[in-house]
Amino acid sequence: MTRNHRALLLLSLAALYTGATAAGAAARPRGVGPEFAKFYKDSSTFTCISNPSITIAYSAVNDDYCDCPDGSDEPGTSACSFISNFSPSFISDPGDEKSNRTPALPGFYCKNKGHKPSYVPFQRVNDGVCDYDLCCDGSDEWAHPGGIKCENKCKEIGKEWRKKEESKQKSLNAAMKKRRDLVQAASKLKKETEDRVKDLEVEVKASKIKVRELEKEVEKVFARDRGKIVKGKKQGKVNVLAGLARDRVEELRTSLVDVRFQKEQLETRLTELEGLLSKFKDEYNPNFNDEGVKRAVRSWEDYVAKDHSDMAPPHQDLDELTKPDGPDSGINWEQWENEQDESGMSLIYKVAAYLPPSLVNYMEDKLAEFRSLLISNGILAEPDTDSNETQAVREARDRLSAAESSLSTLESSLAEHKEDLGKDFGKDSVFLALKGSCISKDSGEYNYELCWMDRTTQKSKKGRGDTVMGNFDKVSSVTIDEATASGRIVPKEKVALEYINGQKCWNGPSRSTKIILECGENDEILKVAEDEKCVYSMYVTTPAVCESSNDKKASGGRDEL
Ligand code: MAN
Repeated sequence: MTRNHRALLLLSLAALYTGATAAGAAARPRGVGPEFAKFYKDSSTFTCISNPSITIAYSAVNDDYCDCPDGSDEPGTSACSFISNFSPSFISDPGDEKSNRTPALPGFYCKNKGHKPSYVPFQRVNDGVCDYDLCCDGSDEWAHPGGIKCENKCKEIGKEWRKKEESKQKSLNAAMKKRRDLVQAASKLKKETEDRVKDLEVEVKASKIKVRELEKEVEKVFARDRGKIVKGKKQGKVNVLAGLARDRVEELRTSLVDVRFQKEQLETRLTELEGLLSKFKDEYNPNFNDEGVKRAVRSWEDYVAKDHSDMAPPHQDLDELTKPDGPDSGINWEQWENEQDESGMSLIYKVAAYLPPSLVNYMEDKLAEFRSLLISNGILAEPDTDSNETQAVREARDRLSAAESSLSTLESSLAEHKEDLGKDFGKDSVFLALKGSCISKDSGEYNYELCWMDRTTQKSKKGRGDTVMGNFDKVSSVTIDEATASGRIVPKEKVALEYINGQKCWNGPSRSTKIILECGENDEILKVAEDEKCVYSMYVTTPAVCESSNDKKASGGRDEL
């Protein structure tokens, strides 16, 4: 068809279908959305929207021939559909010369009365298919190619859509309520953590003071008592002698135990032999004139007749003798070794009997200080501190180490709480409220578990143990291409959670998981994918990332639920 023929045909159709009018202020031409009406006001000429240097006759608008480089002269036909794919993101700034080969219009405008207006891609205008998903009034097929008639279905489609929208809105409202609760819980937790940090800081301070005091106490008690133990068990000739005697007695006791054992064994054998010989004497036949046998029997009778009283067991009780020394038996060496001389500290106790206790304590301390001074200056020998620590020093040390361990517990708890406060828990710290709770999904060979802000786990159903797929690292975002209702693919930014440093993959990296979040009424894992070896994606819904319509407008987002 030539340009003239097509123009003629379309002009006649235009008269029937209220296309462009010829006189006065032009009505909005077919396919023009209200936001673009201003470009089509002049009823004699038309200026291409993105190319203001090009002006054409108004009659060339919607004449099924593409005059403008931005396609703005054909808002109601598919004549300019070759310019580019339909996408509202391609709408250029009207009047911008540089964008002259991008379409100026988002598509063919369907009024869709009874439903909501929408743009249909120019390629689909008069293509012989009713595009009810975008153009429920059927106006995209206004030329009825091949005799097609797309009846207006906006009433029913609109009704159905509103029903769905209503339930979506309900769900979104419920999700938003949950999110508000989460945000409230998170802020409470944050406040509690802040309060706890303040308390812990005070507790740590106090605990440090206590530790310092106890360190001083240990030093003091040690200094006081090292004077007392100068005369400890390893000092002096008597104690050395006592030590030697103790070793010697121990040696003799061990030999005695051995000898006693051997003796008991020999006694057993002797009894056995005597039994054999006695049986032999009773059972031998004296009628056999065997001189050897008769001699043996006589010797046995002599042996029996002999007095064996000198073989009687020793008078002392060997059991008693072989018992180890200690406070209840034998010699109490400890007592001997720790015995103080009649000098030094012991003297003061004798004097002390005549003095009031406060003075005794004072004198004791002074004497200990004096001893300590002598030791520090090398006048007295340093006591053996390893084994000679007094009970008081040991107790002071125990108190110190208990205080030190309590300080270290407090310090690590403080560090943990501070780390939590410094972490990013997403917008409004909402994920703080989810921390610690887990959700899971049965998928193929495994059950997958997501523990919020903690870890992701792959749990074998065949009893092969659990595999950590990552530990929470940070909140981030990810851009995912998504198809809209009309089939358009649009990039969409989503909140994501990064879990890293999971179990090492055989011949591969440490496992990691990206949690891609979508607004939903409930926390639910929709899908788990292993994008490459040991690199996983989890698609999860949660109210935590829901945004109200106002939020969405502010962030340029679109409906999710
Ligand atoms: C296990 C699972 C899989 C992973 C392989 C890698 O079988 O963790 O997801 O791909 O180990 O060896």
